[in-house]
Amino acid sequence: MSENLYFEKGLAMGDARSADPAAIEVLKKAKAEGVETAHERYAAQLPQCGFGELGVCCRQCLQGPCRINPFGEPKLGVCGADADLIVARNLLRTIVGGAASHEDHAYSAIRCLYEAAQGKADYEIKGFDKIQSVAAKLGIETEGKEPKEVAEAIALAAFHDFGKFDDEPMHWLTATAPAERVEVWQSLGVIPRNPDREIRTAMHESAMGVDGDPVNLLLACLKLGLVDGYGGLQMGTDIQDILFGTPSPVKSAANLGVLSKDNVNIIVHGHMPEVSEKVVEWARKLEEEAVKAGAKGITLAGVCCSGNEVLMRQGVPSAGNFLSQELAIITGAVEVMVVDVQCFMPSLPKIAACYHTKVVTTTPIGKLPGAEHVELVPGDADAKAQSIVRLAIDNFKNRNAAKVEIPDICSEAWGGFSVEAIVGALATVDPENPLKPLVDNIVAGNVYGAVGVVGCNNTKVRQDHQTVELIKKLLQNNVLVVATGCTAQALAKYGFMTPDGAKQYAGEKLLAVLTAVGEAAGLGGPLPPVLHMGSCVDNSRIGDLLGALAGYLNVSIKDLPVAASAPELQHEKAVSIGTWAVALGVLTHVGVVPPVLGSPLVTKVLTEDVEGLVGGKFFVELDPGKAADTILAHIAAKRKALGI
Ligand code: BF8
Ligand code: SF4
Repeated sequence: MSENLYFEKGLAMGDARSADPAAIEVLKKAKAEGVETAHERYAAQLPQCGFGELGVCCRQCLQGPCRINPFGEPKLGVCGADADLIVARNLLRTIVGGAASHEDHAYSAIRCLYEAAQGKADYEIKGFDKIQSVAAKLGIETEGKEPKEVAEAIALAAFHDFGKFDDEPMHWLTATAPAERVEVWQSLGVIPRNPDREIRTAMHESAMGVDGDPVNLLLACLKLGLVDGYGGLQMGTDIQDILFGTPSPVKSAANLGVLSKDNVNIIVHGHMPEVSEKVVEWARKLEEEAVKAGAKGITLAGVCCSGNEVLMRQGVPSAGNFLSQELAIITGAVEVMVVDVQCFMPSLPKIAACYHTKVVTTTPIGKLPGAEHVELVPGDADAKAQSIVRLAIDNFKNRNAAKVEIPDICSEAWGGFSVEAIVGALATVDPENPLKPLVDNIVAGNVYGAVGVVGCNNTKVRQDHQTVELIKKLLQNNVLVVATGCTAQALAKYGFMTPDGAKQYAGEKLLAVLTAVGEAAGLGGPLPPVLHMGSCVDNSRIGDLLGALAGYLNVSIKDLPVAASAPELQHEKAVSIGTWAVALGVLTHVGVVPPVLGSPLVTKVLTEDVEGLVGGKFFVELDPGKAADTILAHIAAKRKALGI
């Protein structure tokens, strides 16, 4: 069977939990072995609380919980808060949660860079080009300075944004975002000053007895979306590229079939490349020890965004996305799963206990009862990564061959499409003016528009199904797709990230463009129709690309024929990223209903009124075909307004 038919196979298998045939196989194994997964836990939660689903439950003070009955009484909480206020406050706290996660992630990377620049960390700084470009945008002098000195100055500039106490906008934001956007945000009073301070203020603002104005709270949501965009995503990507290098196109593979029955299997999971890069480095160096232990070698694989980070930079294959994390362990073939922060399920050690797998936690804030804790700090990363790899090698002997079943399913997948890599590929067509071929093709209608598809899996919807169906329709209509996060891993599994995927999925006009660029760039075939741009913090790369396109055309991002979609969003981070996308001026689709419908006012602002302020808005659509139609109509309207 051709790899690209996997999705059809998954559909034919008719499992409501997943469209991924590898996942379906392992879910059957789990059932036979009596192992519960997120799907069974979800079923046990049903029916989920209607108040919670509508966002009208408030626990902000100990007089509560209060809940509003949208169909009757009570209409007010004990303090007098109504549904609009409760929903707006809850939404702000969700966005704060997402922004805080990304910001703390970025902060760790900055710490690592700072220590590396001072020679106090076990990391070599690899991204010399990125040092130059980030220094240039921040206005940091590079003349006559060693790269390490400049890297240190960049780290200090980042720390400065976190430490400053004036009311000036965050420097990283004004240095990155298009001036037109900065002006719009300034006029709305939503420009963040210091990302830490904004998070504190938003928690204060949404506390009992402070802000009672839902519209003011929604403006704070926009501000926190910008905190995420620039204090989380942009800083995170910029600093990680400086530390580990800017990704360039690389061939890899995706799905559970990347695991090996003969090798020691190590999975990196979470988000911080400081951890995953070191584990990859030492797994490669210690392969001989694995052979001595009776294995044929070491197989590395990733899940979630750690997987994306090491796929983008190291070509390490992806074992799957969010809802495949438990399944990877259930194959019975994983010696160690290393986690750091975000998106690893607390269930992992319990599932690992049914097999021989060891779960290893590596950060002080991400511990799991039942896991081994090996804290990986920048100053001692080599020794810690070695000990994790050796733990895996040592654990190989404990594998129970009778319990090993790895689905023989995986697809080739290309990654590494940073903005620099995309511009590099386009430069092979027009070295003087790399964006011109892309823009000319957009103007000519060969590339009808572009969509960034991002976000998670969610047990409420069939794994990968909405994502794949949406993207198939967009590609047929010659829309270029870029992807990040677990959505990128979803599309990687079904062959959307291969040159063959272009032939199978792209409309004729798009295929011609992908072929011309791919051949000019020496890939020997078309570019993949979906470009893997990285992890969720790497959504900043999409922002950079949009900024560059808008700059080239001398229009606002809000005028571009583009859209964003999170078909299966789950995490708070997806909500904060979506809010940033809307603030950038982008129509943003969500395929899972967020808990806001209990407030007609909040729903209207998010799906209608906010467009008048920033040019972007949310729309909710659970049917992927209809979502594609709405996106296509939006692109058509933007094209018309541009006169193309
Ligand atoms: O940050 S896509 S499930 S792994 S939150 Fe999490 Fe969602 Fe995956 Fe990456 Ni992003
Ligand atoms: Fe109830 Fe108001 Fe307290 Fe919320 S803040 S729990 S609505 S009294």
